[in-house]
Amino acid sequence: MAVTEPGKIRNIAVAGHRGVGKTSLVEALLFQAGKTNRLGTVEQGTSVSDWDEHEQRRQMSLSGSLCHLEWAERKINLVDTPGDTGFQADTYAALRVVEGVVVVLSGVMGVEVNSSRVWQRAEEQELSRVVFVNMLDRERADFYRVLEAARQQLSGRCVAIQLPIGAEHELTGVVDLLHMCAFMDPSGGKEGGPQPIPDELADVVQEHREKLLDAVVETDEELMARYLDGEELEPGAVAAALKQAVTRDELYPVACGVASKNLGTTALLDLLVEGVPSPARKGTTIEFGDAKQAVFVFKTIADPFTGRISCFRVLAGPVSGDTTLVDPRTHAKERLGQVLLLQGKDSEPVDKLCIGDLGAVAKLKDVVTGDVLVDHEVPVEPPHIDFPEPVMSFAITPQAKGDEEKMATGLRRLNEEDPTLVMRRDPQTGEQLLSGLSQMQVEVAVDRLRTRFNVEVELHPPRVPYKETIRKESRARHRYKKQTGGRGQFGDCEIVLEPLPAENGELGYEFVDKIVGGVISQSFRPAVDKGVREAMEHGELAGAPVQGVRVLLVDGMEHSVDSSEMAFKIAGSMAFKEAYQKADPVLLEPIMQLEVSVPDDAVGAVNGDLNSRRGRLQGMEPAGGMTTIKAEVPMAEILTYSQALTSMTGGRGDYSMQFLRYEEVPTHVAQKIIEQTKREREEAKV
Ligand SMILES: Nc1nc2c(ncn2[C@@H]2O[C@H](COP(=O)(O)OP(=O)(O)OP(=O)(O)O)[C@@H](O)[C@H]2O)c(=O)[nH]1
Ligand SMILES: [Mg+2]
Repeated sequence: MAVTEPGKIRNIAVAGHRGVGKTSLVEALLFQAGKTNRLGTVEQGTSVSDWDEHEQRRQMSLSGSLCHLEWAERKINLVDTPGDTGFQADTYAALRVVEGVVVVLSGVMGVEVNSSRVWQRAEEQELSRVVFVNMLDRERADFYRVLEAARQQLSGRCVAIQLPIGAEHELTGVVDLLHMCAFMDPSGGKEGGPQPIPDELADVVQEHREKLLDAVVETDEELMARYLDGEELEPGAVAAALKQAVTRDELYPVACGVASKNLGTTALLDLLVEGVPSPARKGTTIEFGDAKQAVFVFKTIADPFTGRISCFRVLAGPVSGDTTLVDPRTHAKERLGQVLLLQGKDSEPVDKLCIGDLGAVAKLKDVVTGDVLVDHEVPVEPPHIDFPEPVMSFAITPQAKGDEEKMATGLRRLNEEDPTLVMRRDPQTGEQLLSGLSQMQVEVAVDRLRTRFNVEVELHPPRVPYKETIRKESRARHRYKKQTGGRGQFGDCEIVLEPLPAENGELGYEFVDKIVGGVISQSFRPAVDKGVREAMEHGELAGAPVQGVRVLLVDGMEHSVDSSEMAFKIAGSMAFKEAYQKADPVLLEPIMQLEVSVPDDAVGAVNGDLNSRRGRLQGMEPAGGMTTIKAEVPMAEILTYSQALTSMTGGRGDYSMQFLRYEEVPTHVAQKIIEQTKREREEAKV
């Protein structure tokens, strides 16, 4: 459908915790709206939105997928987002281009971590929200329990707009409380038309219909007056007031169904059309100045065959294929080329897209996710998408020598698709590091390097960036002397080491020239400094860089013929090594600030485990069945935390961390690291 008015569009992200049935729901909505001829499934890898081979193999969404359908003369754009914590970049980006979010909850598990997180994001961006309680056919599913959980944990303004008929494997349909009708379980076929509500449900339907009306009229004075007068309110008037309330974030309707059987899709589609605002009503907060045409790129697909595909939202338009826009970030002109509508992996060309619509173009030159393109240079501030910071790193090496460049190119392309997947070189260890939000995200990147970019790589746990420092003052003198034929070498210096206190948490280095009477000429003194610095690059304890040291050059001697810069450098380096051993050197390790979010019943196990990882508990905050634990933990102990947390919490735990400061490694631990280094050095010598 070619839409020409933003009022006829609904942009909706489908979001929520991992595996609650978002992709299945999008599949069912497309099927019910007649966009597909059969209901695909995630298990068989036949869904429209999980089209990538890695998604199909792992049976989970790994990136956002753009789909569209028509319902009641409206175009609904759906963005199916991944629920796994490792793949939240696309989820957060999608939330920047929609007016509404369908937050999907499992009828069994209720409100899970990532659903709360998405809810919070949506709240920050004032997005309208509809809750869909899915999987009501499963054992131990309970709509009313989940409704209550949503009211407790998401918002007290959640109100049921649909009810299930029956429960678990005896679930037979859903009731639409707005239109007062029922839809029966189509068992994977097309959902039939509205049916009368079964008599036996009269009481519970009455109760929840009243709750719904109470909630809606409370937001609309005129309706309230009519309601109090005892007037029967027609669905149209209630729907209009509901939409206003949803638009203003005053109400969150709770729908329900079974995505895998296509139950509940008619009522949900009606609700999305009637209850969720269009771009004309709610609009975007993204800046585009006085541009007549503007688009915001919210997603990039790095396809090795068709090239780069950029998905965008039209901010000002219409926008058609022959348009040339400019990217204020690079000042480069970008010709759009054919404008496309995406349906999962398929695309269809369209003439133009109106304001508020979502589409894509291929082969833009230098555009990255997050850019705004405009018809003339206007100073726009691209919207900041607050992507989560990477929490874990792996050292990554190509299996075949010589594949370094191929690996780097592939990783750069993957980073275009997913900005939370970051490649960098560890300045301390020299290792190439790949960082991300979860181990799975990094593993998927490795799979993609193989299948898309033809390069096999290996992951290794990264080395901990230890440091070394000294605890007390010491002094040493070294004379470097060689006089065997020809020109000799002579350098002699005496230095004093002092601990240098950290400044703003940073350990530094200072070299102080205390030479009096010119016992070493001015020109040789910097060579001593150089020698010391070189020696400090690899401390004697564990080969880690030495920091937090002040070096005073106090005395020395030179030879009128044999002295050279080289000789003083060596003397400085040797003097440092001697003094260092006497200065009570210690090993330092990075301490991380960790935040773990776990179900209440796992708190004991997780705390015990953190304890065994030398963690220090800072605090606990329980909230609605989940507890957030804050702790300081040495990085070395937490390199492979994700597997442990998954097994302790049955996959329901989640964590994030950031660097805090360096601290001395406890003696018994340091001893092991020092011995290990010694062994490695000896092996390297052999
Ligand atoms: N019994 C039952 N199973 C469902 C229902 N909806 C989805 N499933 C199944 O649940 C599993 C996960 O469904 P998905 O649609 O992939 O869930 P998702 O939320 O998209 O998952 P991620 O994208 O990985 O977060 C699949 O095996 C589905 O077939 C439902 O309503 N009832
Ligand atoms: Mg999915």
